Amino acid sequence: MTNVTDRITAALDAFRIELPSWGFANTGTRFGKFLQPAAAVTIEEKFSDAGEVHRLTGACPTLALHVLWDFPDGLGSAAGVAALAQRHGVRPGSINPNLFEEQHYKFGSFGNPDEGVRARALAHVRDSVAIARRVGSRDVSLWFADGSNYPGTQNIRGRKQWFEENLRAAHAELEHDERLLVEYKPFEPAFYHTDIADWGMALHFARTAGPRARVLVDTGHHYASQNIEQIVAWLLDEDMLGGFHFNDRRYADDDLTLGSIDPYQVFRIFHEIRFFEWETGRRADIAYMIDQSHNLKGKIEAMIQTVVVAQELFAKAAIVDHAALADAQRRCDLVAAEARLQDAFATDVRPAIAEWRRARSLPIDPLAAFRDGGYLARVTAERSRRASGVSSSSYA
Ligand code: RM4
Ligand code: MN
Ligand code: MN
Repeated sequence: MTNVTDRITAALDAFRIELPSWGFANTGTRFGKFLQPAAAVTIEEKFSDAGEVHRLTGACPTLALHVLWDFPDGLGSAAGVAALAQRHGVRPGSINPNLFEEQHYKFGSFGNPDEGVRARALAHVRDSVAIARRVGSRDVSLWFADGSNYPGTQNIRGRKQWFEENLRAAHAELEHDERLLVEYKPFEPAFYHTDIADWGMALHFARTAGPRARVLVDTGHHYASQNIEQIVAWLLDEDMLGGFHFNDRRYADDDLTLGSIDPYQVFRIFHEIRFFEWETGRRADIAYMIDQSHNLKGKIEAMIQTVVVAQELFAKAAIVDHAALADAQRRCDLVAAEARLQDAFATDVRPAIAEWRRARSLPIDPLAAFRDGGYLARVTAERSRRASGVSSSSYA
């Protein structure tokens, strides 16, 4: 095994994680929002905040965008967004169509029994592909709120077929290396059935859509105690893992800070990816993204905390001794095999990461640098001055 520090250095050089524009805006729960004076309202402010996180961590060169919230004029907003990206040193990342907020989606989008609504939803996804192309993004990331709340109220098979139809049509819009990512979620907002409820359904739909569609795993979108790293291993083996939405959870889709509840699970996910790469000699083409909303924590510092934790867990996964692990697995030496993971997880990788940051002229402690820098005070003052009642669109 090459030197541990070298492995960490190489792993961090390759590790990029995308920030969500909606993570800088005010969000809340169905019981209310607690507004933060520094929360971003405009797309310019979201790019500015993302630029600050990237400047301090060096790991977040892209910003995921939600079409309805960040491109109010659709394709017409694209040129402005591209210019803002340039100004703040962060590229537009995945483009997320919004197929759940408008009134006509009350009974679904791609799964709506009304042909007109399905056509409208498809047109929005087509526009989103055009937006992605215009701003230079590779991925259009699909999450559907579609489902039903009561038994017998919707034709589950019919909806599946409508999904297949529209996904094929959406995929037909893609060119070159553009991709469609299909996200799944077991429940919420639908509470009886969800049209893409789990990874098997997402895999089926991705395959049906066409060769450039992949599955997106949102870590918060599983039932409690589900083995997410097994899902990851299977999708890798099928060459169908397209990306992640990272967040942590205790109960449902809680969107908590990555690693705040179960860092070992995140480590195990990263380990499956690194093990796959070691065994196959292939680089897994995965878009790592954060999908978190910090309703109570300061938004920018929570995002920095997330990136730092992600880097630490990725670095730990990078120092697993794969040859020793494979050997122990072959011999069915259970304790030795498990210990390879435990040793790596228990290693304090922070000194090596600090060294990596120093060598790349990044602050050694990005969170402390943020707290000592004047960014938060400046934007709090600027943003508090705007007329009260101005709020950006986001969920909850
Ligand atoms: C959903 C899902 C999507 C995200 C929306 C806002 O629960 O995680 O990825 O775009 O929330
Ligand atoms: Mn998500
Ligand atoms: Mn979610």
